[in-house]
Amino acid sequence: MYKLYTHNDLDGVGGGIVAKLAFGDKVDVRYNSVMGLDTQLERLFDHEKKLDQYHLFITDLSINEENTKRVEELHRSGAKVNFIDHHKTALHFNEYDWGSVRVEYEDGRLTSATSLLYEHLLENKWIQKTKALDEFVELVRQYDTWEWDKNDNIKAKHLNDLFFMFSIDEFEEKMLERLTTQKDSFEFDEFEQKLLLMEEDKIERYVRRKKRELVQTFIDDYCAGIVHAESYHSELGNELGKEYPHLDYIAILNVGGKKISFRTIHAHVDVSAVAGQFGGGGHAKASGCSMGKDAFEQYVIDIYPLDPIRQDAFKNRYNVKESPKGTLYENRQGDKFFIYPQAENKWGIETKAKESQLNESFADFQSAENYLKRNYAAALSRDDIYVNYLIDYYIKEKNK
Ligand SMILES: [Mn+2]
Repeated sequence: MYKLYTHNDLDGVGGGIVAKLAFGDKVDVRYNSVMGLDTQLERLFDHEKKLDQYHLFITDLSINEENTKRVEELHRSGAKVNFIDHHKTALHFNEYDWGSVRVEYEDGRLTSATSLLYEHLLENKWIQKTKALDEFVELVRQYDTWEWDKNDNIKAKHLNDLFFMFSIDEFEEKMLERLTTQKDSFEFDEFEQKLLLMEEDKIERYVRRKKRELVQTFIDDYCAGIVHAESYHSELGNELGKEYPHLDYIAILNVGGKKISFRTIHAHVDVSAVAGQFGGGGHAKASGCSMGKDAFEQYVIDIYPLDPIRQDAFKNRYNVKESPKGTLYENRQGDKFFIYPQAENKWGIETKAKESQLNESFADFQSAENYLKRNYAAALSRDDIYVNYLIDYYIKEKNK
């Protein structure tokens, strides 16, 4: 008999699915939250008298010191135990005979709990390799490691979308059925494809609405975009980050759940450090923390009076970015800013807001725009305002 304790996200459940394909009814799988696993394991150690007759697997989550001791004891008593994980923070479990933690494959691809467990099952010849199963495991791995984003592998994202549309039991049942009957490739059925299309529409509308609620402010040295949202944090972080590249990171607040998610698309920002200030953590590009009093003050109270970011005019034909004639921006105070090329690889900003030129010049247009948006919250003006601005400018030139 086997027992598997794992995470309740796609990577954890992917592990449960391969374990059930391998062991069928002989495996008891328990899905846990990050915070819940230790309690569940304590309960198991307290109540399961014949634990040494089981082969115990723990994957995708770390365990506390107390449980580490009990697992070690269990192992010494001769029971079979495997701790299989891919998180950097769990590497110290490699000191134990039963620990095997690996973050990367030799070719540089990141590992996931599902892929490591699948390979372990293959090595022991407990599971039958099929093309469909290989593909399923790879989709889970790419989603969990965010390689799907880099590889534009939308199928991996869709698998996770589906995972959230069904209960864990339903998802597991569907996948098990599919992976035992279809061996050549892993595909979504017609119903799922329809659901995914509807979901995509829904996410698009949600993100569009949230774009209009985003505020920006400087917190420490970073220019942060802040938005309240209960769902679709990954999509929001990604879309808002790309839409507003002048923001260092996006903070997504869930006041009801007392949580903040941080996302960045920039290499120069490590949001795990931002979350770390509030006792949270995660990865450089995606992290989170609970919202305590300090975080609530900084991210909710202090910014409450702010207006949302002004959006760029989007139907322009003349006032467009990187125009050789110059591009006009304005902010809520009515200040106007004109970005124009001064020389090759040299962009300047003219403004009356400071009664003079801004002294700085920029190596590319984007840097000039970032500067304006970060410091003056300016957005692209509409064409009619641009045309009037240019007319005024030429009249003044003529009268000089
Ligand atoms: Mn994982």
